[in-house]
Amino acid sequence: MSRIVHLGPGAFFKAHLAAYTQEAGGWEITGLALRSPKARDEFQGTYTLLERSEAGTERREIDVLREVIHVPSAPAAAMAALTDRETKVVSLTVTEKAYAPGAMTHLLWEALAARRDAAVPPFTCLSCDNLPSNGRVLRQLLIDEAGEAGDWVAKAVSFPSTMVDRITPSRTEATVAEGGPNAEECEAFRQWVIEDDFPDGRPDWPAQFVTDVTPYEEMKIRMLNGAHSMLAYAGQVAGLETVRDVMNDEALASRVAVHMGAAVATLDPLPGTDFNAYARDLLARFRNPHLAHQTAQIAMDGSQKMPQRIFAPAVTALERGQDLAPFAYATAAWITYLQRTPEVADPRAAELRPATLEHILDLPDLLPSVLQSSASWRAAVTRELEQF
Ligand code: CS2
Repeated sequence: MSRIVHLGPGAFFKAHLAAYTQEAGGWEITGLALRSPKARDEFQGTYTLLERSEAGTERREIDVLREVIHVPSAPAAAMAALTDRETKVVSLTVTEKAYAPGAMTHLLWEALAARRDAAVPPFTCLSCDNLPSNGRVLRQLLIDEAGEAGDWVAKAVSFPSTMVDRITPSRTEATVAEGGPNAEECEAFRQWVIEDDFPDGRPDWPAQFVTDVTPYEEMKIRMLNGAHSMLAYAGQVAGLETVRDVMNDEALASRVAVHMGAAVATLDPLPGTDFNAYARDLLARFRNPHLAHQTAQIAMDGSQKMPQRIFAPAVTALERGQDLAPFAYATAAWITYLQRTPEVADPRAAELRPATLEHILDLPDLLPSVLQSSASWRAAVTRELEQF
């Protein structure tokens, strides 16, 4: 049977790619856990996905995930799965911070090189993380990792970009009580936009196939994820534990709507997509009373999320002479969160201290230089900090 090997077989993968693959039929998945053995330890063959909407909870039994290998404890088994001829797609949900040279890029390049040497066609690399042009980012990392063989990677391997969407809170006691120890829960809504570039085949996923995913990614990252980060920091500072709690706070809920409007203004039109309707749907999804999506979960790894979610649209707003205040507010909320949170979960946590405005705005590889040198941006963030 044709196989997908998936790096990062956590909750989001179980609610999204695995559910789509289950529906497509005809393919199986091997999960590779790169760091924590948790996904291997809790693997039981099948799991229940609880899809929650206003109308109630739908249960789906998922059995396409056939095995989970913990790479550090079983590197040979991981390599065997990656180099097997039936493995035609290698997909990833490894979070933003893994897109740097390291364990992930070594493993993929080692497997691609072994396949090349054995005359096995390369697998398609499918990034499913919330980064703009995620396929192109991964492609460049693999070209760099391959060194002298970079040209071969560029020519022989395909890296379609994707936009993935499904709100997936971390498992709670309620998830376990209803669905069992390895269940996951998510919203009923889901979306997947994929560049259709799979030379060795792919499942017949019920997704949307396009030639360029960039405008969909920009819409989603700036509108959904940008508003998410803003409300997570503002919510954390206000002592609000979940997204729905924030949405029940009238003042904050209207800030969320304002943020989405500001994000829309930075987007180029996308034929067939009504951004205002998308914003209305997002607000309803955030209000979902049946999901307890923790603001602390979204607040994690801010240094890896703020650039594409908040700073990139702020640059567009600056260039277009639009209002900077919503992006400055989100930045001020982040800075205030950093100042008031004793243990910040972020790979750059140490560097983010002291979380003063000057220190944060001047850190290398965080804010784009146009913002760093913009007096109006600094003034806007300073003004918004007074809100807290
Ligand atoms: C969230 C995302 O945790 C976060 O940073 O913004 O995980 C979000 O829930 C998903 O991208 C929704 O598709």
